[in-house]
Amino acid sequence: MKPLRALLALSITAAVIGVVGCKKEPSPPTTGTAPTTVPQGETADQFIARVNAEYKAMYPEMSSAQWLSNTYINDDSAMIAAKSNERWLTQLNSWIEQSKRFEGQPMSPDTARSIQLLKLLTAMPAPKDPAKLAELTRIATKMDGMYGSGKYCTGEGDAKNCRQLGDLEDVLRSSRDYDAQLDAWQGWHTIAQPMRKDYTRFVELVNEGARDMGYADTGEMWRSGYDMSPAEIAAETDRLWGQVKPLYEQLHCYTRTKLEATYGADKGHVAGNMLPAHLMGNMWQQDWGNLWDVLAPYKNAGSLDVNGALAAQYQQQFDAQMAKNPDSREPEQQAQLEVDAQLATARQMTERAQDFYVSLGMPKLPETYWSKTQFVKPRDRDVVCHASAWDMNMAGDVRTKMCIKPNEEDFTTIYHELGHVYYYMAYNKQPPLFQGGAHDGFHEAIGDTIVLAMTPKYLQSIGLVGDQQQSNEALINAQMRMALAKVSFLPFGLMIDRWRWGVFDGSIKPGDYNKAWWDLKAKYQGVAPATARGEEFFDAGAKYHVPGNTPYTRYFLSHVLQFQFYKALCDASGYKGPLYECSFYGNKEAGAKFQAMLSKGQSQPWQKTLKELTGGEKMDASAVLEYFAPLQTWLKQQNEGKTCGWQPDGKIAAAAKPAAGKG
Ligand code: X8Z
Ligand code: ZN
Repeated sequence: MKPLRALLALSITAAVIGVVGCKKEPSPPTTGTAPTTVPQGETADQFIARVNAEYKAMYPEMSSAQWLSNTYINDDSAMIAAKSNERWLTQLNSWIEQSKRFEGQPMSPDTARSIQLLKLLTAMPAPKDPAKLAELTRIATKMDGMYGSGKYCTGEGDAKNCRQLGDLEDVLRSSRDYDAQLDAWQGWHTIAQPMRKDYTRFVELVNEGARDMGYADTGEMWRSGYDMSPAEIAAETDRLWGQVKPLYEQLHCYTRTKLEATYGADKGHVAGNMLPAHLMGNMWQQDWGNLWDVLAPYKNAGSLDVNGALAAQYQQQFDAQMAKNPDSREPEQQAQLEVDAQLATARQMTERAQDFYVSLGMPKLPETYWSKTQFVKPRDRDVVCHASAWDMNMAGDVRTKMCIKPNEEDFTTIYHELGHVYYYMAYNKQPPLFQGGAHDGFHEAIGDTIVLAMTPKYLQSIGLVGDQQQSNEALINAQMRMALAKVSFLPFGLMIDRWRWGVFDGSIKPGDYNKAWWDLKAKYQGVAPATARGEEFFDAGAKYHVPGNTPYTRYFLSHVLQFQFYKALCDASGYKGPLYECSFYGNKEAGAKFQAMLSKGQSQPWQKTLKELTGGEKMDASAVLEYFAPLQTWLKQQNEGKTCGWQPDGKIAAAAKPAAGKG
């Protein structure tokens, strides 16, 4: 499973190996030994040229196996995916071993960088021992499948009702019934309970792989992909969090007040003034945008109800399907018409997203994108619905895989995924080992930079919202809409890998997995479960990236970087007004600057790439604060006199402090 270039590059599960186009390469063996014949007297530069060629040659078969196991979950596709991943990781270990010959030898700077990158090509470092390597790929594929096919079933016999993640997310998105939300939230978390044993073993195996490569543990390896030391990037994340934390605390305080008004003082928070996990409109409390009905600052200051507009578009499609098939009244036929309407709407939404990129001067997506992409959840089988973007062959076969529903969250996720796709297409001309994000946070930030440019004006221009007022109230509404997606995410973006770093370095023991998870949720997010979550649960496993083994710090970094990119592109477009009103839609200068960055891939240290775009070479959250300045002022006023903050140990009285005047 797992993305080939998972660690430094993408988002996905696309891996590789298998076909070996290059002549001297025999077919890779199915297990164990290193497949490559090493040419005598090869220089370091020749070695990297060979690895690049072999990598590119084996990539498509591996991607196909991964694509298949993600879009047709069954035992057969799982076996094929595990086997092909086994061959890939064996090959990768062999290259890494071979590269050791060149330590201390003369080589070009590009070769030196490529050898560094080689060690970071997977997020799943595999032990050298072939039996353990095979065990690792089996566990990884199994956990991916458990997540993708996870179901929460209630009732018996004819009354049996099974719901998957999408159904349970619908409840959190739309229901405001306390118990229904609690049931949906708890129900989804049951799917992760059986993963705990597998995950524990997974950790042992990847740590052995990381140590085989010379890292202390897998977390240290993950932190080695940032053109700075592992300790330095960890410190950078602390620094950036320190910049934005006061803003998050204000949003938290306002949100708690509103939840208390909605659900009552006793149910609107949990002990310690923390937000109840099941009431945040999102399974992981990482994006509070679905709470718009509860949190909208001004009800009558111009509607930003994108959900309503997309639902109406879907309804139109459905009515059109019904008109074409007036006799389709059976439940089976109705269900098919629903999927057809979903698909038509999903394609329209994707065309919209493509249009933004094209307006910047970027190319249209290739025809194969449209024919091979998975847009909606198929009716006949389990698939991994978690959105991802795929580069199948480093040569233009790009796809996305989503289960698109007509709502705002999925609409912006399409823009996000196309960011990955446009990055792939732009750096496909680079040697394979340089095909990746400048760092992985860059990869995650491309599409989100476009999302920041989806201002109310832009939404109006594409018919998703009505006429927009020019007023302070409308501005605060627009800022709140963005903050619920972006600011609420920040501590979540940090805590996931704080947990995994601890799991990998052994400071969090298997017997404390769940306690540590909730301690970190409390510390960073100020979120807590409404009912006890003991060690019989494995709540981390209910978040895709944990069983899917996708590093998560990338998203935290992205949520800072995207504001820096946005500001730089606004500047490039010649825009002069306040940052939050800028949209560079249609601006070719901004587009050219963006494209220049994308086409560099990871061929140079990210600091240089950042400097070329923004003029600075440090990640910095001041653009986040500049963007949200009006909202922060407004929130402080709203929170005045309130007791803000929370107590991670659950004692309400302990650290209460008034909000007024706080940073
Ligand atoms: O996983 C994703 C993308 C694919 S790279 C849909 N995201 C994170 C998540 O959903 O947890 C985007 C934002 C954070
Ligand atoms: Zn992504």
